[in-house]
This record gives sequence, structure tokens and C-alpha cells, in this order.
Amino acid sequence: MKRIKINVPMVFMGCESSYDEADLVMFGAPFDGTCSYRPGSRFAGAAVRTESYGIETYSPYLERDLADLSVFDAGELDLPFGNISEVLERIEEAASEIISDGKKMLMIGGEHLVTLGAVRAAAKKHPGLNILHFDAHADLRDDYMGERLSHATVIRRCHELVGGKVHQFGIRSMTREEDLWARENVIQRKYDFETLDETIDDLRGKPVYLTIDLDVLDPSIFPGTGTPEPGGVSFTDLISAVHRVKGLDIVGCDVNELAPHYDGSGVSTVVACKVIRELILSV
Ligand SMILES: [Mn+2]
Repeated sequence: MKRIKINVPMVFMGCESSYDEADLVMFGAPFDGTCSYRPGSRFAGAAVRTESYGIETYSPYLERDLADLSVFDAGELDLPFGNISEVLERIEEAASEIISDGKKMLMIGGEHLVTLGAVRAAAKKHPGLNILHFDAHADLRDDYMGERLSHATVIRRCHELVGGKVHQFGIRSMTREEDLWARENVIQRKYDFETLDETIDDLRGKPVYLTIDLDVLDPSIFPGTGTPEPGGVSFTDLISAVHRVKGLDIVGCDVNELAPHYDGSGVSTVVACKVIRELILSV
């Protein structure tokens, strides 16, 4: 019998470089253990790899192609569900290795807490690290029901690590306490990206970690997420913001909170793929 070649997508499309040759290394962090509402983001990495073959490697927006770059897709980290500190340690270890080797890192969440592991690695290597944060939620609680490590507290923990220097965009959901605390402690643009260019001017020449919670998008274009928040930005707004970070020193980035099973149409996963493509081509 003739051998049948089964073409199962194992990596994100166009990301077929070796680790040694790669300028950018992506990996998945399939953890959703502190999700406050609907879990399922642990399946995002596998979903975007499969779905990525439905879109082109070429970006007409940027006139660039993933095939022109050297990107290595390392696959999904093996994470022990239920052990938050061990999960964060394993993420930090993976991110540290990539950053120490002089490569950029892109992590696919998972829920938003995974960002903390990567920011720990980036902040150790790059003192004076700035956080650029796109999200519907402020994620600035000091604790969530007593838990200090949660996707609802993640940016507060990052703020502690980098000593301020947090710039938030698209935020439209918070407690009163978070709202008041934010006014004193972070730069926050509610609802949209209106002041992004000023922030980008301010961040030029400084090390930046970019974290994109996809629920910054309006749930009409992106319903596949754990805590959907109406009133979000459009897809065009988001990729325009992603394109504008080009030229900044982005030492690490992540895309998180896709929970593919809540969108039976699969469109949310395609949206995530296209954001990831534009991000890889921009950082
Ligand atoms: Mn969010």
C-alpha cells in the first residue's frame, strides 16, 4: 500500500524555522485555572495552529509575509493544572531561555495570568521594562476573592514587578477601587486607542512587553472568550494599534484569552490568527 501523507498542521502557519535560526520564538501556555467566569482558553494554542492554515501568510496591510521571517513555533508548554506557582515558574523558565538567547518571544495563552510568568522573565533581563496592555478589563485588583495570583490581578502584579510603567488601552470594565487606583498609578486610556501615538512616542527606545487580551475586541467580532465585555474596539482598530508598535523595542509579547469553544462559528479563532500574524510581522 502506498504511504498516505497526512498533512496535520503542527505549527502556526509559516513558522517553520529551527530554534537556532529563529529571531522570534512562539509557544503556547495552555492554562485557564484562575478564570473567574468561563474557562476554556487552555485550548487556544491548538485551535490557532489548526485554524491558521485558513488564512494567508501574506499581510496586505504591511506588505510583508511570514515566509520572509524566521519564526520557530515551540508548541505548547506542559503545565500542571491546579498548581499556579509551578505554572508561572515553567512559563518564566521558557520565556527566560528565549530572551537570554537574544530572541523575541510570543506566548499564546491561556488566560491572562500567564503574562505574569513571561513578564517576570522579561523584567529580570530588561530593567526599566514597560508594559503595554490592550484589554477590556483593568486587571488591577489587589486580590480576587483572596487570591493574589489571578487573571483579574495580573496587571497589578506586573505593575509591582516593573515599578509603574504600565500603559493600558481599551479598558471598559473595573471595580470602583481599580478605577481610583488606576488614576494614581498607571496610564489608562478607556474604551479605545485614541492616545496610543503619544504613548508610543514615550516608549521609543525603551524595552516594552506587549500583552494583548483579545477581549479588548467587541464580542460581536470576538465572542470566543471567557469574560466577554460589550463596547469593545473593532478588528481594524486592534490591528491598526498592533501595526503602530512597529519600531518599538518589544522584547516579549502575548495574545491571550481566546476560548475557542464559545464561538461555534470559529470566527473568533480566525480573528486571533490574524492578530497573531500581524503581531509577528510588527514586532
Ligand atoms: Mn480581559
